[in-house]
Amino acid sequence: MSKALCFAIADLDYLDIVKVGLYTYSLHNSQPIKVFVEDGSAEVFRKEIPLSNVEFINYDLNNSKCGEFYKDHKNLFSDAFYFWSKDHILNMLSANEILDKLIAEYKDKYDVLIRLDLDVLFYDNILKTVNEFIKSGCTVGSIIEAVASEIKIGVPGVDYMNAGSLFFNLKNSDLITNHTSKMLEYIENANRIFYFPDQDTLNLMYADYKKFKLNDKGWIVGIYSPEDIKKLSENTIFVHYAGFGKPYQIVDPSTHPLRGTYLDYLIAAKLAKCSNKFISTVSNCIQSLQPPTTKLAINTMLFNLFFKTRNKTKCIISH
Ligand SMILES: [Mn+2]
Repeated sequence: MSKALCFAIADLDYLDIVKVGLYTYSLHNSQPIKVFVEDGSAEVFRKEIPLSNVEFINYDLNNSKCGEFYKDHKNLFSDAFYFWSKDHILNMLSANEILDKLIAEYKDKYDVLIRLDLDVLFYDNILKTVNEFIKSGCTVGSIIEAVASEIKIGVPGVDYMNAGSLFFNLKNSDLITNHTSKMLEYIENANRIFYFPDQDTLNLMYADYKKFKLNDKGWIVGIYSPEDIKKLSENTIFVHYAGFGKPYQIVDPSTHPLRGTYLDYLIAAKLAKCSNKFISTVSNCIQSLQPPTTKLAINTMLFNLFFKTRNKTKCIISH
């Protein structure tokens, strides 16, 4: 059996979302997940989400290589990322920094490293996909989004790997181990805008690689619009509510077209196999989801406006 290590990034603004992602992860997965907390609130997370296979680690962004770069290169970001808060840009950059540290530390101990967004619902154990990934011989695995070219995000001519779910084969010799320095070099010299600096540069780094497509058999489903819910199948391991239109993250969540599906998760057959105590914990945590803070709501509005004027499409995307 392959050994996989998962990691994710969080801060307190997203506590409710993270809670749902991690509770449903633990419901179906016993392997460890490391969650890097970027605003120093790991202790709060530990108290709010007491799960035995989840480890919360404070990660000091400002004193990192990306923090230094960001301090010295603010001019590269100010106009390009007007819809992101400044904190969010730094958070995005740090994702590759954490990735490099984990590769260095765990490449002998694990076979696969998995980066996960936590705006997800887990339906099954992720190891099912991991074994297929290893068999494929690919170095990286991701959801490859066709929707990205429709709405003109990502780097033209390069497969769009959504950073919300990325698999890295730690045993493949062509695995990149210095994502951070490559990313910073691209950003500094590109003379173009990277809307998602971590994943856009990652897509360039792995442009020539053969990729394992996680959405090929419906293993991992990216939800960009209500129609995408039809892609859920028996094979589905988790769904990723990509973009700002999350069932739990709009001003009035009850109006979201996927709200019902989201709550129906509670009575899904797979959930019924679990203990009542666990079901009620997940249930309470989903039922108590709060609308977003004003800050998030404003970011969402700006973001929607940006893509509407840019592409005349209703599709909104982010990771
Ligand atoms: Mn996401």
